[in-house]
Amino acid sequence: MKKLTEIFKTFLNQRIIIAALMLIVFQSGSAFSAQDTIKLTALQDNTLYEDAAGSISNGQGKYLYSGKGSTGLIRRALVRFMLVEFLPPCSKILNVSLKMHLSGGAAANKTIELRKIKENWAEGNSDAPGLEENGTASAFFDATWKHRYYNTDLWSSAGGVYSSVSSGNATVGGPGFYTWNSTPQMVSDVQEWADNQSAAFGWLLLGDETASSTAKRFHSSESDTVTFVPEITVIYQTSNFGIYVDSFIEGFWDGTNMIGDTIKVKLHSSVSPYAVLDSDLTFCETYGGQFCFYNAPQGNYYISVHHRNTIETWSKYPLFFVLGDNQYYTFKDSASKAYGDNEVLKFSEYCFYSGDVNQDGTIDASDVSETDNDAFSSLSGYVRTDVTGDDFVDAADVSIVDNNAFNSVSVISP
Ligand SMILES: [Ca+2]
Ligand SMILES: [Ca+2]
Ligand SMILES: [Ca+2]
Repeated sequence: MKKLTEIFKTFLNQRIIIAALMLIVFQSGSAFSAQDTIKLTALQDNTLYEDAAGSISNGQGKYLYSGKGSTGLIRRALVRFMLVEFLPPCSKILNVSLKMHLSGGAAANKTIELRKIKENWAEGNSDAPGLEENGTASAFFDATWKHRYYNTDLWSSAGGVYSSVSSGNATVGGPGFYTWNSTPQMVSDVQEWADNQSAAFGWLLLGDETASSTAKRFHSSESDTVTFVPEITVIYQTSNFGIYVDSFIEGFWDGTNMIGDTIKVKLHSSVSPYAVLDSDLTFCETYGGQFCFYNAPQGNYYISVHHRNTIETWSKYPLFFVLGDNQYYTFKDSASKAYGDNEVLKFSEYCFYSGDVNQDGTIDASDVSETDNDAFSSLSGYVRTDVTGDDFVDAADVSIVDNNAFNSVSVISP
């Protein structure tokens, strides 16, 4: 699998260079907290040709098919885009449209739906002859009806794994350009891909699969005509500034990994009463997480970090945020990174104290009591008394809360 990953990275890198060359960026307004528009051509595309053995594909073909061919077999087009390389961190997606060029196929109007693909896939070196309606022999790494990567990795179910929800649709008739106009689901899909390229599997184009000879033939990213390749136009808002916060939650940190959970960071005025001027929440794991601010102006701010059952922890000093900047702050390397040195050393790393399960700013008998009760009833799931993050409440959770209650741990803030 590692080998495949490396190969895939090489594929991606080659395509990134091509995509970068074809990239057109329109700048509008100032560079920060402004709307920008970017156009990106497809990183990869392929067609799933219905075939139980997965022996057919068309990774390098000039065309993509959606619908049913004249043989009565289904074709599904796959198309994916690279977002992270081209969008700044903290981009908020506002509007997305997809443009494709129809080469031919059945002429009658058909609705072609976009469905978010839920598993990874690729294109290999297969390249079908002629109009490519029936594909050609699958090559190494190709997506097929059966495979995500021919011939080692399978889809969880044949025919590709994709959302049951339509992200958007377009009515497609005869040859020419077609646009899938922005929908909230398309915006949500692209935001997810921008935030996490490892989940950016793209869209499947679902055509009319009820009757033969309904298939539409679109141009692929391998089209000889550059303007015919699949292209998305993304309008996005950039943040004023951001911060990458690296921190550990005592109970969630096992010395090797930290169980992931949602963390909120608030920006506070640097002067009393330290009003909150902005906030953001992000899913953080072992290596921290990115927080983005769209509202607060450039300035000096304390940051406070919040999690469902840890003690709210503040930065030692106010941090200076410059427009357009994305800074880094770690709480891990020294207790002094936290206001009042309010951190605990665990497995050689400084961590936020766990155990404020009722989030009242103090770890005390009320937290112990609540955790003890939940441990007694063996409560499970995403509950606030689970201070170890294993979705279960037991003696291990009680022990941490009890220990920090004994030491009267509470919030220390300016
Ligand atoms: Ca392709
Ligand atoms: Ca408490
Ligand atoms: Ca637990």
